[in-house]
Amino acid sequence: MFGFLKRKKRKNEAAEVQDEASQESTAATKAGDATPAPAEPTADTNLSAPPAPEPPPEMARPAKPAVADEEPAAEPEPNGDSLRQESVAQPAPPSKAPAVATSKPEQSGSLFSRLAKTRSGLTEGLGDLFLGKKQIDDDLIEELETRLIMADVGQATTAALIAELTDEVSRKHVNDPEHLFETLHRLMVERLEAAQPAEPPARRQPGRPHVMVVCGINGGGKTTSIGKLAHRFKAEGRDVTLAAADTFRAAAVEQLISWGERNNVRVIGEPGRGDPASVAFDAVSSAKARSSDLLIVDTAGRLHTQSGLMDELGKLIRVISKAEPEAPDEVLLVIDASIGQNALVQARQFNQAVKLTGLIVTKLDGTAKGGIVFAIADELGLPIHFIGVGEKAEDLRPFEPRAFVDALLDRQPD
Ligand SMILES: Nc1nc2c(ncn2[C@@H]2O[C@H](COP(=O)(O)OP(=O)(O)O)[C@@H](O)[C@H]2O)c(=O)[nH]1
Ligand SMILES: [Mg+2]
Repeated sequence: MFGFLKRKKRKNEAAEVQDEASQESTAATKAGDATPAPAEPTADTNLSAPPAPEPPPEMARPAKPAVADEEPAAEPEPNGDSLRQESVAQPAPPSKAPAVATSKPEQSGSLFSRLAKTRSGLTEGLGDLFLGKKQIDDDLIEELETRLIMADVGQATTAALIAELTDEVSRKHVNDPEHLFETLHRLMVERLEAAQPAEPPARRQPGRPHVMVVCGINGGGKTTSIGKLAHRFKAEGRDVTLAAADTFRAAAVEQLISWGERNNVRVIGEPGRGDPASVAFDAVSSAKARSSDLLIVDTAGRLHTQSGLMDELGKLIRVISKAEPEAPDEVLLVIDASIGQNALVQARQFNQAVKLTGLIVTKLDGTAKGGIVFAIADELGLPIHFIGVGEKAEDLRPFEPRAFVDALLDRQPD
């Protein structure tokens, strides 16, 4: 059941009960009953017990267990090797978390609250639109279309979704809103799943580190996402090395070192080093020498229009291949969801310059343009591996199409 339809249903039921109550009280008064009649109902008051007062949108879903997001990172027992650091000044104090790390299941309730901005654009007030309607009509479909476009799903993807939706509605004679939204939900999940791999990548390479290069424009969330990834992989008990190859800004190197310190992960590179490709080369050699499971390379922010900088990214990738012929295993583009349709342009250009393997879409918590994820999946055909839904270490999640669409359409998971 979709929350916004449920709330509307409850409201209607409340109105009916209220109506009955007022009829009964009128009848009682007419019959000369001495018991005082209930207070005169006002339009907004729910008098009777069964229908709960309409909750505010954020309360509509049952509260999730308190443990959800705040679970501390589980640090594996430090061993001699994993504690050896290059640029990490101070290892983090030992964690009280259990030594054996487990990856926790994602809490859809939490995702639900993080995607509130986009969801409210898509669903707020939609329930009202269904009030009194027995049939799905053109107005409803048009309203849905407008909302998808406003959420930055994009013209082409919206048109395709609406065409499929209306086709289903007429073929299967769908005429109730619940069924309409079930169909939209299914179509949205299918579109997102089409670009995803059947299984999430294992990110394990026999006998060598799995190498990930992270690129994108300035401020998109590269360094933060790398810090969050380090936190996640470390919590899975894996040995992680980071490479600070954004050598343009000392602050960027310091930012990565600080993430490394917080997560007890070593960082190769230090402020003042000039050549990103040489940092990346050293980092691959070091990660191999220490038998790291994973190496994640941060890179300087660059605009897709800066051809010199795009060439430099290509060079960095070639140099990594010199240090390890099979690497890099992944080239991930970080895109900020709040830039909406521009994300598509950026992604296309980056993909031409360096062959991207997938995307990280950040800042979905702070924007009403979360619909961009559909345009990305539809028009680029690149998998979205992770989404950023906040600034904290736990706020990067593997992208799961069904959970994402559930949260956007205010639907209780199956
Ligand atoms: N709200 C929110 N902020 C984010 C997210 N990811 C990154 N940021 C913030 O975006 C800003 C730029 O991030 P940064 O990692 O430095 O970007 P970079 O230049 O691409 O490395 C920082 O203030 C981050 O805290 C996210 O998913 N949600
Ligand atoms: Mg950065």
